[in-house]
Amino acid sequence: MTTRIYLLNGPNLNLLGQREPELYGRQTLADVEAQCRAVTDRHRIELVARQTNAEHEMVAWLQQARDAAGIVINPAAFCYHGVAVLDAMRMCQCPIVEVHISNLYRREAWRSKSILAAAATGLITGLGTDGYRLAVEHLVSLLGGAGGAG
Ligand code: CA2
Repeated sequence: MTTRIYLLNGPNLNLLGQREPELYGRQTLADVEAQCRAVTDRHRIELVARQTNAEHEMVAWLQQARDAAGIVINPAAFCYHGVAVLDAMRMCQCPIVEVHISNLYRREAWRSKSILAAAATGLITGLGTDGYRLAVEHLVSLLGGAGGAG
């Protein structure tokens, strides 16, 4: 069975690196995916990387990822109102790391109220795009380096 980690990004993150670099940095989503893939390749783990602006698509991918080895998700604005995303995360058997590039607690107060965080195993916020790689490294470490189920 293939060991698989999902890297899921929500609305507008396709523009990463092209807007608001003071908040989100200069790396593109392709750069982020390459950094995460470097980790998973080293451990012969498959990385499925996706971005969507549509909530129903995110829900479908979370359903697919239910039995994976782990999920790294930056839900972006879905974390404020995405109840269908919340329900899909709750159905997942695997560890889920919610990542935010910026520090939600240093921004407008409403941004720190992710409705999804309670369904995640853990949360990384404010470490820039490094947060994605660190999240993947954590999921790999849970697998004992390589192999394992999912
Ligand atoms: O810090 C994060 O990663 C966020 O999830 C990004 C979301 C924002 O709504 C959250 O509060 C925090 C916004 C993503 C918008 O995507 C952009 C990408 C590039 C440039 C500008 C926006």
